[in-house]
Amino acid sequence: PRTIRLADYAPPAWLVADVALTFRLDPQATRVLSTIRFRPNPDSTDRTFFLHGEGLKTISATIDGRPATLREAEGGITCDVPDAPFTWEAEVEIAPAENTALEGLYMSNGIYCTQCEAEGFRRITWYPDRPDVMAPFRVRVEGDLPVLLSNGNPEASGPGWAEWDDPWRKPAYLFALVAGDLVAVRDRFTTLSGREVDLGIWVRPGDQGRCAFAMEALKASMRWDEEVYGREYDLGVFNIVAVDDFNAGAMENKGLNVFNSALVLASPETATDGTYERIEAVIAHEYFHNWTGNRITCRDWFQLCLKEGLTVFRDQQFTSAMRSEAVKRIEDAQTIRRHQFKEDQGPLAHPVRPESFVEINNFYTITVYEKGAEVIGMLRRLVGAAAYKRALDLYFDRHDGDAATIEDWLQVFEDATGRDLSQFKRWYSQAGTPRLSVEEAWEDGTYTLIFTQETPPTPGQPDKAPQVLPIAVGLLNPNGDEVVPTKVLEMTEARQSFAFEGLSARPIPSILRDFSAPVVLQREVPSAERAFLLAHDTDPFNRWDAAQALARAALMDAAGGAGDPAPDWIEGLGRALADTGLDPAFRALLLDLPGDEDIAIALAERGDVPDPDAIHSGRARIRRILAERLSPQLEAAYHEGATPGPYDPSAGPAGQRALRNRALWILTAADGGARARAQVAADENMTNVLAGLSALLSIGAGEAEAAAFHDRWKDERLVLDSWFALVAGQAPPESAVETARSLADHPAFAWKTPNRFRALMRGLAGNHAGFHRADGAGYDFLADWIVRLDPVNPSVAARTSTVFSSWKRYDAGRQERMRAALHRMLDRDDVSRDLGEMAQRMLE
Ligand code: B3K
Ligand code: ZN
Repeated sequence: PRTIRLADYAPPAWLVADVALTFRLDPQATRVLSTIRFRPNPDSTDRTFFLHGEGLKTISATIDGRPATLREAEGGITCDVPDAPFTWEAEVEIAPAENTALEGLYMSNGIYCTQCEAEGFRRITWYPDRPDVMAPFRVRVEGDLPVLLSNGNPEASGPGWAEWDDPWRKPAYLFALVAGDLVAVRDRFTTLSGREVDLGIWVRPGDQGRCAFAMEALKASMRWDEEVYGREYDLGVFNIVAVDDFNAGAMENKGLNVFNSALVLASPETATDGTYERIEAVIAHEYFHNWTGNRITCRDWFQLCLKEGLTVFRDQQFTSAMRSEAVKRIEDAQTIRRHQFKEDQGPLAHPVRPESFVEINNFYTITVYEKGAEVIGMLRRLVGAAAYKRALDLYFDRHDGDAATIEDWLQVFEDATGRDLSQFKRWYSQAGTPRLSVEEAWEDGTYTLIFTQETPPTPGQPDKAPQVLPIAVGLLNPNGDEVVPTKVLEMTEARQSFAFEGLSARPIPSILRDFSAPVVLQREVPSAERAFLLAHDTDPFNRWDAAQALARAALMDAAGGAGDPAPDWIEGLGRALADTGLDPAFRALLLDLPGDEDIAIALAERGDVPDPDAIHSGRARIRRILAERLSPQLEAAYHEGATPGPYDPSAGPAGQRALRNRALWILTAADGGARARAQVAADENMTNVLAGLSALLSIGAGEAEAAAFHDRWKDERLVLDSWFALVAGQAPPESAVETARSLADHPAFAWKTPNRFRALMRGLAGNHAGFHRADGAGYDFLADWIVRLDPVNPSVAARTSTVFSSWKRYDAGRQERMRAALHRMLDRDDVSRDLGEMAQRMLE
């Protein structure tokens, strides 16, 4: 397979003036008729005519009405064309019912739907399937089905047909079509300038009762984008469709977002607080793409972070506004540190803007998305909120209708602020997590922080240059008062010092407040100082981080066999827990202990070889110690977190439940499961039931409860996914693989459905000691299933394979077994481009 490089970008030879498509739907033989008006690109000297296409059966093709002679070319066709504008007309046949890859036009439970990003449109018809070719689309859908949807505004319809018109120029990856037996939940939204928009959420009959929350989230997103970014919606309709078979979470197709049903449907009985929060965020994310992604799109797929980083940043701002800013920031920092740092540490590390790829689907990563958002957060911190707003206004003004680049993006910031961002740009090109170490000096009332930054090598990038780091710092007095409020230090050198003068006592520093840069802060801090920050820091992130660092140290020690955690931690935690002036959601986060894999990473970072079983049993011991020593505070938190009355998914009550359930999880280590069992039996809402069940399973109990849960929910697909994930994820490590095997034999294990496949595979892989069983049975289980899925759905197979990216972290025996598993995935004649690229990179 060919490697595509950013450096080889060339503008398209031909542009598209407009597109008209007709679909005659049939599961086995859908006909797609296209009329495309091409014109030469004045910005290109190349006149080669090339159209992408994959698995298309061509019925006819003409140019200006005359039959065209098509020649096969890599990934598509070419043919001779006039040296002037012309009209291409083609008819092709495709088989949506046979499409298991779920890219292009496919079927899910009898519903026709599409997924075209990144390169799925070429499975629908011949087309220049690249994001810098934008055109207005008119679509006619024919089929004997009650609902026929496409992008844009509805034009006309009759029995068995409907016509749609999308006036906004768009790349093919934003094309969508949905048809089938669907019902709509409807609402309306009036935009800032008074435009009436019909909103529809389309679901399978029977699911209408679970759309209200998503609809509210949509309206709140539309309002927020007007108020905060000045962005108004631009069509008369906005439709969302929920489908059960979907490779990703959701897709921002113009005017017709398609969602994984897991991210739309919610009711108190079936969805947890976490699901509600995710639905709110993803609805917002896809809606926000209308401006950051659709109106302004990406020139090429290397620029993916242009739309994804920015849209994640925007959805994070939205969630902060809807919920708690401090809690959201901690959650996002936690995601980056848990998952993005992990990606950076291994063979899959890549820059926020990668420079080459084989299969672009492999680069929809946490680095592109979440680190891409962090980079924007840093930019905003550096230039300030007002300048950020000016830059964004300029971006929308200057690039509306464009397929833009990271250079364009940075240019608007340079123009709006007069800053030189050439060094800052390294955040887009250098992979890896900078390590920031700190020395301190104290003399004559002057306190000096001396920082050193260094980024370890990553694949293809042995040497790194210093990056611009916004380091937010505050200083506390020994009595706990803040003497220097938060100040953002701008570090640009490899080593640089910053002095604070006129202090009466040596201060205690609070460094990297609000997680102001995605770096690893390397600083030896005595546990007493961490406990001090846990008690006094005014910055919620650092306050939480102090508790995390103490917890991490305790868990690392415990994995090494040490007996007792630092009393500072337990006491500090106890005091914070009992402080009812603190947001319950924040206190819940204080109780969120690092997971087994976090500890494995931390040990590896220190140069130790992690032992999954020792980590697991160390964690169980720490959990018991906490349960015993903090039992009064945990009990109190458990009761404080009760939320009687009707279920309310909003941040307040959800935070209370989070506190209750974190406390429950710890208490369960010492009470034999009594509280958890009672909570499952009380059956108040899915959040509390699943938390109870999970606590029970984690102590090796709860088999009967899990079975009853299964029987009750076996017909609810989304709840059954949670059951698969929970049972595999919480199984005792020694029997986790056997549990996973029997789950794979379960009649409901519909492995071709991505949600079900992921539930089981991610469940087992998240069971750290279970997956990393020394005899390699966990590796074999995953590898077997990935190999089986690969020919069916390469994209999901490749994504799942990333659980092997950590292989170098472990002992020789495990390394050997993981490597063998990777080879088994790779060394096959029919390995997909997707999985092939991933396995190859992991083995390099
Ligand atoms: N843009 C889509 C992701 C498409 C995934 C393609 N493999 C969803 C999102 O980020 O909003
Ligand atoms: Zn997105």
